[in-house]
Amino acid sequence: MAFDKLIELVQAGDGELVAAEVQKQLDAGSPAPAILNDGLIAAMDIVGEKMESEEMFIPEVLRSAKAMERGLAVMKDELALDDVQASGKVVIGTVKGDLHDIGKNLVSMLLSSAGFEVIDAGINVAPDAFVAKVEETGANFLAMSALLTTTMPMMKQTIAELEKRGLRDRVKVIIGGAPVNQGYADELGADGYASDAGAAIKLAKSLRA
Ligand code: B1M
Repeated sequence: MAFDKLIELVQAGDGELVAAEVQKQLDAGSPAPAILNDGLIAAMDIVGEKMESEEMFIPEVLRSAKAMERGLAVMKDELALDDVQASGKVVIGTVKGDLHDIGKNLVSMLLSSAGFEVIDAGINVAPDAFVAKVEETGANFLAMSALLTTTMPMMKQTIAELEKRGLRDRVKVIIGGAPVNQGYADELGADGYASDAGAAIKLAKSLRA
């Protein structure tokens, strides 16, 4: 497989070699989305399995995560979707109790490159902190990421907080993250769900139109 070496290097957590291998793949003509999905994300899926079976532990998983981010940084321009003008302001963050940020950072990067103004609220963002950011910035989108089944309910609490502060009508709420799905978005009354970063950009554009 074309990305076997890249997958090995991400697992080994060597950021410098990951960045070099991504560059090598780009130079050889591999498309950036394939490098992302079949290389970097495929590697993190294996890391996740090894984490679950206790073949890898948190410090090693973190090294892999950092190595993946080095690889992503090399492809930033190639992953840019188009050059539309900014016409949406998005507050994005990972929900309270959740420290996973690679997917959120990827969505954030692609939203920026698609012309959205992005305000990154970071990780472990409490419902009132999300809402304060929306209020303070006048954002018209709120994008939430959750990677843990235990933190998904924070999305519901954040929407409730938006309602309480009278802001729900002027903000489109979009959600994503591995354990989340369309059914959950419907249950929460979110405006949309996206399974990956590319879908998140399409969704935001369709809601903005
Ligand atoms: Co964590 N972790 N982790 N972890 N970790 C998972 C999520 C897990 C599935 C691993 C496993 O057991 N197989 C599991 C969750 C099980 C569950 O709840 N169902 C898990 C666990 C259990 C934990 C801890 C509890 C482990 C422990 O301490 N015992 C702990 C919790 C810490 C906390 O958050 N409170 C923990 C810690 C960590 C690290 C800190 C070590 C590290 C995070 C580092 C970081 O993010 N800076 C980490 C990692 C790296 C993972 C895995 C291996 C990889 C996640 C990742 O970055 N994937 C993960 C296993 C896996 O996902 N295969 C796992 C790549 C990334 C690009 O994909 O984030 O899914 P993803 O984003 C996608 C889509 O989901 C979507 O777009 C992206 C792709 O295009 N998307 C959105 C994401 N957010 C979106 C928002 C949107 C739209 C789309 O808005 C509109």
